[in-house]
Amino acid sequence: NAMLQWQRTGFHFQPQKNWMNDPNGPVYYKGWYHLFYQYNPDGAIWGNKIAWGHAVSRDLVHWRHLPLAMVPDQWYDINGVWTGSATTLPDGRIAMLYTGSTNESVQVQCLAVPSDPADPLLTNWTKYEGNPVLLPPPAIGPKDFRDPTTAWFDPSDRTWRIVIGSKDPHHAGIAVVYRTKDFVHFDLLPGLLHRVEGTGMWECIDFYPVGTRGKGSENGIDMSDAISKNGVVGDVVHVMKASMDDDRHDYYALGHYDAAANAWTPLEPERDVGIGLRYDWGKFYASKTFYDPAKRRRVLWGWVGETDSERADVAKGWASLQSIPRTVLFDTKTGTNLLQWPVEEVDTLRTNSTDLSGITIDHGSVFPLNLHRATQLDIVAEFEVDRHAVMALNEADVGYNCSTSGGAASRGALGPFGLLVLADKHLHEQTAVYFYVAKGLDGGLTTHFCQDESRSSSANDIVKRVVGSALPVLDGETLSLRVLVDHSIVETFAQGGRSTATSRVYPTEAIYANAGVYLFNNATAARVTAKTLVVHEMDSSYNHDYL
Ligand code: DQQ
Repeated sequence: NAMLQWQRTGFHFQPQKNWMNDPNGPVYYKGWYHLFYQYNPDGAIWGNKIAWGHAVSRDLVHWRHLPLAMVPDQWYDINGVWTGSATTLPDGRIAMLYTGSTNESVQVQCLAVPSDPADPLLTNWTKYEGNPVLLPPPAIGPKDFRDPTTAWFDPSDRTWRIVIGSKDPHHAGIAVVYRTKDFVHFDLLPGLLHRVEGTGMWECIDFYPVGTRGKGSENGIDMSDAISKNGVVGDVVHVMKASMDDDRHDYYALGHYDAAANAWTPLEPERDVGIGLRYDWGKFYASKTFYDPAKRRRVLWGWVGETDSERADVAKGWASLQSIPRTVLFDTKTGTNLLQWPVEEVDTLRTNSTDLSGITIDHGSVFPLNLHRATQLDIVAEFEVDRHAVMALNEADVGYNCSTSGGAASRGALGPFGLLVLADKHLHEQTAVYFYVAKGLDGGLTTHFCQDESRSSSANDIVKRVVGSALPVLDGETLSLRVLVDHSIVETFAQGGRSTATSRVYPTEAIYANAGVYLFNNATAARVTAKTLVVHEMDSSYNHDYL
């Protein structure tokens, strides 16, 4: 079936077939980036035989698929080799900790190491003979204890620390810390690294430094370095991320880590984990970062699931993608959020580029872009709203909210305007990526960034939403978008990566040569100029044989 075939991506990571979920143990080893992932070798749906898929790359863009790294073959992981993280020890060895689901479906933590450390591809893995290395502690439910983080070294007592997510009996999400010298014997530290009321089970916790308050860092920071090089952790800003099983979103917060007290505190209590910021407003879950020593950066992977039906996934024989790997930095301009941006290697896939900068679109109009192909794109756009129109308004759309709005079709004074991608020429099918500006009586503007999936497909077995959020725009900034279009995924970075939204879309008409891109301005009161508009066609990453 040509339509189903078309949905496979050109430059996003996906296995050749079957089900994938969380990214696992990303790490850089002897010149190769490794990505492991939750994988069901038996079919296109999640199951109780989850194994670790494995692929390697020189550049995070072109991947070579390798044999399964680990399969459920021991009593302690026979119901699944679940999510885990890699730690690179000072001598270069790797310790992989993962969750095993036992023969009784108890969640235990296990250790695995490369069978042949001389093999840069890390093809074979040996599970530690004394596994499991960690059982759920008495106060924690046997099925609420999973997804160990990368360990970091604490010089004060010369031990390694890891975090594991759980929930307490009051339905608060909790982060539990252990220390170990050898990755075999673990001690539970007293207290909790963090706890947030009402947030339920925390899956796939991630915990890492991003910069110093006020300064940030142009580079990523290795977790152990942040502590040892700075002595006390001091002013370092640490990110805590949890994947909320209750609502299936990845939430993060910025805060301070006090290693001696085994406590992390958010910079702003009203932006705590689970109640404030999300990595991505669309489909993006169970993500994990790693520190890349080769380019001194922190890179984020996220699982992008399907939003079509299980039946459709079985018919096409595969399910899920990984997001484009994203560089993560602290946004020093706002001081309130992270910046996520596609790793720079993504730019090497750009081929034909069309520069359409400077087009002004009147309110209530749509402008088709003349492109050769429009199914694999990297679009860079910057918008300016007519100043006079903004000034002339008293008040507009205070209280606007992407997800409860009518999407790209409902008009306000200063929005929506932006791009329609994967759109057919009748605009029956279209995925809208846009801004919507609201103006308060005090003259203050609030900018919303939204992605509207509601008309992305005429098929009806699909979850279609309007996603997005308000985002900070500083004085003098234009409104910017970077949109990666890749067949069935639209992955957008707004305002330099202050906010992101990822959608899975399943057009039936807007495919192959029938897919197009449009500029649109559905505002009633203002003209908008696309000050920058550059559309790059993207090469596929799988048909290069440079590996
Ligand atoms: N997926 C894994 C678990 C994790 C969940 C199982 C998150 O370890 O908590 O496939 O998607």
